Amino acid sequence: MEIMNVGAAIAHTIAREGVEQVFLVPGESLLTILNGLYDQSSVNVVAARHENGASYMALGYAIATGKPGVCMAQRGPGSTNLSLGLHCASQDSAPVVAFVTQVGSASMGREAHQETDLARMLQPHCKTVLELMRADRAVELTERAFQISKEGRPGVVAVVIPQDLLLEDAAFNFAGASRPALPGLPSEDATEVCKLLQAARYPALLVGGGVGRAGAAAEIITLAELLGCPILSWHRGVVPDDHPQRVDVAGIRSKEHLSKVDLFVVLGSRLHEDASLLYTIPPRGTPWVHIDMRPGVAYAPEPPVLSIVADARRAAMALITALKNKPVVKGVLHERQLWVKNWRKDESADLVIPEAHSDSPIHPDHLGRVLAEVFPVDTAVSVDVGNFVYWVRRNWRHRPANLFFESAAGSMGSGFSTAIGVQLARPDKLVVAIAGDGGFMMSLPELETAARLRLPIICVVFNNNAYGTIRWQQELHFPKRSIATEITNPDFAEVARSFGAFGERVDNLNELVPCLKRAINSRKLAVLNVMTDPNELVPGVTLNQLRDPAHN
Ligand SMILES: Cc1ncc(C[n+]2csc(CCOP(=O)(O)OP(=O)(O)O)c2C)c(N)n1
Ligand SMILES: [Mg+2]
Repeated sequence: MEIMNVGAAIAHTIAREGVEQVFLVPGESLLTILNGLYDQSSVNVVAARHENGASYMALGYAIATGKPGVCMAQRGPGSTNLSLGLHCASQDSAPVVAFVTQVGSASMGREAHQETDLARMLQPHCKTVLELMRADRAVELTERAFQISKEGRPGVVAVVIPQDLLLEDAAFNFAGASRPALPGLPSEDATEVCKLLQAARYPALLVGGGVGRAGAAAEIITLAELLGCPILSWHRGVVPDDHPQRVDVAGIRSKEHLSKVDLFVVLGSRLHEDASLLYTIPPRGTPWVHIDMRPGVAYAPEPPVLSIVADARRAAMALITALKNKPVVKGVLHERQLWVKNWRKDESADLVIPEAHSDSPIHPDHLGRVLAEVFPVDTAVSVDVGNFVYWVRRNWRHRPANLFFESAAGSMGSGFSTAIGVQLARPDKLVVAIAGDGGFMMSLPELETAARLRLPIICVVFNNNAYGTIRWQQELHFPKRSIATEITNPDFAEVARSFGAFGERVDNLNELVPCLKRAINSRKLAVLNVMTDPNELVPGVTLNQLRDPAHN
């Protein structure tokens, strides 16, 4: 038993959990935790410039390490700001523990200064919200918060701490970090799945982020090779995109090939709205098996024939063992391989777009291609949200080792701040943040954080002076009635330089490669403000064509 105040006890628990970075904007009510963290030499405290930056950083740290990301905020205003990254972490199944302070118990319920119902406000973003009621239970509660964030499908836990309790002394026992259980596939379940796989003519594996989290790419590939079947994946980099059996989202949209599938084995995916093409996959009438850490949360037109709680890697290993003695007959294997080959061929045919003519403003496809050429393949990439992402996705070489992050919640402003968490967790990696002008502006305050911490993140801004995505949608649904989508920007390069970072504006394609190289060689935080063509909305669609179909 050790006697200390609650703030020190929470700091101690965070250190014992093995968390090396804590992200916050300080507040009066956080003083005892900060004071406790002062003594924890293994924990670095990062002062963010906005709480939503802090919560995105915790998300970045979590996805880069697999450990819980920790963020903190002061009462109502701080917690309200923090909630954005918590929403994103929840949708990304990332383990994040948020410590938020509440007004003292003497004032509670009286609409005191900065008081709001934090539990109700944060609950939708959290697996659970834990509220501290007694000082002597602070460690128990904090350890449970970490445990819940990691177990099963990882997610967010908020710990609400009344300010007066933080000052109280109590005697604490520290149990230390728990390890999350990784359930395997029991052999009777593996046999049952095997039987279904053997009875199917055209089985398909549909894999999601759970496969990436479990580090199961190699096992999934072996399984698919044994079966000769396609690996359908919405997520990029879960398996390498050049693997001959991987079918991308464009392929998943192909009704012709998809309708052939007579058994789906869904691994590590909750079949979210996009991945399931609006909850239409697996289609009605096609049996499917769901193997996931939390299979109950997947929605499809029909329920699965089997629903099994298991870690994707361990499940794939069990299926490989079960299938090894029962190889698929050569003729069937060949037939399936041919099917997958044609599927992939049709998928890449979909992606061809006309060659770009102009060097200034820069065609966004050119920019996407140059980024993929210049940055090494193991670069960690954190992309923001906007139409520019189409050009990045189609050019980038996605590999499991890359760490290609895209917010599942599609939250603008997430890209750069998440990259800060990634870079702090992985100082060895080249980290690149890619954003549109709209999204980058939302994360601008954290330029100071990254500059202060001397993080050599390279930010590439696709600057089309527009909320391009919405501009596109506007033109589709309300032609020639553009409103609230055309914006102006500061020169982001100049802004970066004013923070002491490297910054250059790029107007012409031929300046791009030398400029990227100068940015990499500067080994500093760098911002490249690249002026892209606002006419290019998404691959194959231009503004001019939409406004006047005769235009080309
Ligand atoms: C926080 C947030 N606000 C609003 C939106 C809606 N939204 C999606 S994309 C987009 C425009 C993005 O503009 P920009 O970052 O410049 O990228 P572009 O589409 O121009 O490539 C908006 C407003 C969102 N996804 N997230
Ligand atoms: Mg834009």
